[in-house]
Amino acid sequence: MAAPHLSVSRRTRMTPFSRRVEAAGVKAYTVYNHMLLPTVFQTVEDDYRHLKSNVQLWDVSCERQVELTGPDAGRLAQMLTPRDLSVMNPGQCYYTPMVDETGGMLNDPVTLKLAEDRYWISVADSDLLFWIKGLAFALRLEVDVDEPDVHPLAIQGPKAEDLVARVFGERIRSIRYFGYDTVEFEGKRMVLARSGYSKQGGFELYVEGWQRGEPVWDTFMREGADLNVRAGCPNLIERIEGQLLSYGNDMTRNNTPHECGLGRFCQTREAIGCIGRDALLRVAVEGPVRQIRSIAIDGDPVPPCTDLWPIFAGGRQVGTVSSAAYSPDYRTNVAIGMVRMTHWDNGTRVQVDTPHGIRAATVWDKPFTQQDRN
Ligand code: THG
Repeated sequence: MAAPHLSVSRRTRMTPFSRRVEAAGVKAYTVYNHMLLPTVFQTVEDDYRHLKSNVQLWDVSCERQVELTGPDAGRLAQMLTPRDLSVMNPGQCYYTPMVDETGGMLNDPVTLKLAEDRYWISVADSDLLFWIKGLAFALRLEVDVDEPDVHPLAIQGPKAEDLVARVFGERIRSIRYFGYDTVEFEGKRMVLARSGYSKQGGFELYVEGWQRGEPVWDTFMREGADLNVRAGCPNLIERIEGQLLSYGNDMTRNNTPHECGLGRFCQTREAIGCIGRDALLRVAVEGPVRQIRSIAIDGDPVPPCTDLWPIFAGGRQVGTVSSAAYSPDYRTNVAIGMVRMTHWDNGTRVQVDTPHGIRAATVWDKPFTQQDRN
């Protein structure tokens, strides 16, 4: 039976790159922040191999920006996250867990500080704009909150730095991980950050102005022709290997940042004004009782994880798997799950109840990419 198609309409917003993405032969989309996000070009496995050895252009326009502008922008930003923003400077990007008053995850964006009174929050798939606008209005803050005409284009893969240097000059090689600089394209200054949703290295260009999308895309494609540049997209296998989390899949409002393994991005004591501060200070005392882990699931390739798969040990449920894919490089199914502390130690053997039956599995205490095995 043929797979169902996605009906597109105004609600499933197109992007400035959509025509190029379709011309490149996109095979599947998901919807992310009410916008089209490509998920497959050739096959997930072909895309994966190409990403790990070449360079790809990703239309990640769906990483929408929430712009905060005004004297209270910094204060509002700190209300959203337990990460200490008092030490953040313009030129920096921070991965920022964002929480509600219970310490529950609302989003896990990348926050860019553009100026003392100006921030971009590059959001994952939840309507964070409404939460932020509600706060700004209810607290009568002096800040404008809106979605600007900005559309991230990611350049990812081992040859990404060479390609970006061809387009914007050698200077870009000195941009540090999670730092940004500005570059000029046809007279327009744009933010270029060393970041992106892969572990293969690369950059994200925050394309400003819808009409510049296609010229930017065409420039990278032309300059990268001999580097074997291709249209690509965040790759399910690669992101699971690297334990890059997906909001709505691997965590929800029912999880604290500590459960998500994002404790290293929380300085809750210093984050004065954070809405979830009291709740997180309380849970930080005890520590989480379940946490995100990488999990290797034995046997043949498993189907995509569209629902939580229970993890069992000794006849009791000890966790859930939220993302899974077969990894050609690790020659096993790689997965991300939430595991109770009784079974979260490295090497713990468990069973996963997959749609293809019960499978033996092993809990890893680090991303696959940080293991020394292959
Ligand atoms: N880039 C930008 N915006 C984004 C994403 C992005 N918005 C949506 C989504 N991705 C947000 N989620 C993440 C998840 C992981 C990372 C970035 C955004 C990430 N994590 C690194 C890791 O886990 O290894 C750690 C980052 C760090 O050390 O600071 O990169 O990708 N613009």
